[in-house]
Amino acid sequence: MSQTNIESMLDEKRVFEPPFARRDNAHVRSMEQYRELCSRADEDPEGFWAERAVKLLDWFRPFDSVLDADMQQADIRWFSGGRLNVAYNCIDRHLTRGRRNKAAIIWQGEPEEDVRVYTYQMLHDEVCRFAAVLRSLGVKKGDRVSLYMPMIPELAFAMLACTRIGAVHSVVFAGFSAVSLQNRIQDCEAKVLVTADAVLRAGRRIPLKNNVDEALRQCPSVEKCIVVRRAGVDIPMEAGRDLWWDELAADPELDAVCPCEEMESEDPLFILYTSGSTGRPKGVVHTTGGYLTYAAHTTQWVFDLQDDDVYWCTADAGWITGHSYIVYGPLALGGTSLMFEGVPTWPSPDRFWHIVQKFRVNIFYTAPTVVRSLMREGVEWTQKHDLSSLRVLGSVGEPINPEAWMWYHNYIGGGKLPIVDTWWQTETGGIMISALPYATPLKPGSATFPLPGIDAAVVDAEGNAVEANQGGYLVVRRPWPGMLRGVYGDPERFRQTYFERFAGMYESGDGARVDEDGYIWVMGRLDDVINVSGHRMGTAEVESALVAHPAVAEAAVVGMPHAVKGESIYAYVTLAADEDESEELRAELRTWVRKEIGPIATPEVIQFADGLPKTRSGKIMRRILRKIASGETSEFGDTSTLSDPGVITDLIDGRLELT
Ligand code: 6R9
Repeated sequence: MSQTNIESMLDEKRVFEPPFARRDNAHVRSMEQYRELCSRADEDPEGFWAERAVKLLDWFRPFDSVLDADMQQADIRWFSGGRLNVAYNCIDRHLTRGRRNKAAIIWQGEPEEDVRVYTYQMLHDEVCRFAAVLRSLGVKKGDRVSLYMPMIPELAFAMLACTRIGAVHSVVFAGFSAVSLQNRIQDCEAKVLVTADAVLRAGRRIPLKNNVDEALRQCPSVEKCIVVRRAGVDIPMEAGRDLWWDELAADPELDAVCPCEEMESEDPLFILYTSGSTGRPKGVVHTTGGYLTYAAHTTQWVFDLQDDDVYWCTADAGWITGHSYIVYGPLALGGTSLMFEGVPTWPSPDRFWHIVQKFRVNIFYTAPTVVRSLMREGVEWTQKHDLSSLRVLGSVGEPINPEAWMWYHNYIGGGKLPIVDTWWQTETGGIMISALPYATPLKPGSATFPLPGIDAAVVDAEGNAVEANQGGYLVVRRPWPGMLRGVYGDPERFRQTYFERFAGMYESGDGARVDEDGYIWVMGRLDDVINVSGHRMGTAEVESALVAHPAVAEAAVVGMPHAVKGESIYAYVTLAADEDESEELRAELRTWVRKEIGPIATPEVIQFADGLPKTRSGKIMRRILRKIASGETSEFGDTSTLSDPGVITDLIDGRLELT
């Protein structure tokens, strides 16, 4: 095997210059312009954000002040006194500005022939109708509506309909279990739940409504449940509670003229649940004016979205990425957003590339886990399609290891396209650290620099900025419009989780380092950092080294208690399709990592595993891997978010075989 393509994050020194073609039309055209924008935002943050808010959005009433914030008290308000409506900004205003007949949403269903295109006019009519339905069921401003739906256009309609009447939506990813759904509905006391009969996935019909029936047994707040007919399966409908979407929307009595509610800038827009390191999921609250400003702003600059682009974010709308970068950001800008119902590998591993060619996608935004899984299928699938329409590639969700970066760049980007590796969180509302495609020289594996106006820094335990290449806590020292405004129903948890450790700063919970050129390298959650004999080791770095080995398809690394070293490294490794497990290979991988990073990173244990425990959004649940590594065989806590709970038993069996 070749030793020349060893790629890990620590010795990654390559730099890729941004493309020159099209640069003159880009929103941000050069590093020089980026620096100017940063200086402007640093000198006068309020002026900078006020200008963006006014330029990007239409306000019914102008705001009186830009920012009132006390981070220490966890009290943050943007654009106070301003009034606006999100649906108005994402739909209505485009109707009179030459975009009435432009495609707002192109929807590709899982079956190839299921395509629907909604112009802004059509989107307007659908959203007004459903907003009127909600209103007729008694939903008012401030009421919560839970959405538990597949990736169908009705999900976007329902989100926008809520914003139109000032209701607060809480999308629950359709892959979650009945129990998770129940917890989330109970926490926010939703009045209405919107769902579908079933989900189409990899050629199968996966029932959804029966999870709803189970969840609703103990959700007294829910008065009505609206069901979309998606898969055409027979489901029980509870009289008085369950209603069909199509029947409600077709009701001739329905008054479908539905004016937009004038919302205060700080009125809640949505709640989205996300897991912390401990305890129950947190209901992250985003509000109206700041969130929408930030979603639109980042979509415009980071993806360089232009009016004639077809833009595709492959996330599920059940995650923050789908909220900000399928629905709100692109539509606020009057863009064309592609929404896909299916999975990357069905009916074959070229489904994504087929769709890119079919709709001539220009901007493509996906996750490293997707890139790695498609990489594993072989490059020939990418070569069957014309990908020349693409001009910007994006990555989100976890650090992208340089191997996957290079594959993405070379085979999807034709060796030319910029990759924007975007660091952000549910809590940040939008992208915080990222390259700008026509400005930033790229280093594979680094999210590069904070966006203008974002004061991200890496600090030590006292909150002081660390020196180059020293690891530390990734924090944000100044408020930004997209930041979360609360944890639903729990102000104390909000303050403690994000603002307590470092006075006046937002704590992200991630670890990072800044290199000698100022590039930020996110190492992963701090609870994922392993301390081996007093040396900090980012799991991402060890994983990146392992994945760089040609025999390895995927790797997850956790700390395991060790009598002498404190912690040692335990690695779970999934091999490439044609590789066989052997003691030789195990030894070779150890040597490999030692060579890549240093003896300190040598895995104590390497367990070969056919699969890793992942959430449905593709994040590896290291909490479970840590328990298995430390010899536990039960008490795995909440595993309801796992996409395949069966992997746990396989991993335990694998460990028993090892020892
Ligand atoms: C948008 C989203 C947030 C956590 C975050 C970090 C990890 C996301 C990343 C990244 C390295 C990137 N993360 N993007 N790490 N590089 N480009 O994923 O939100 O689901 O809340 O996850 O994901 O650890 O703290 P969310």
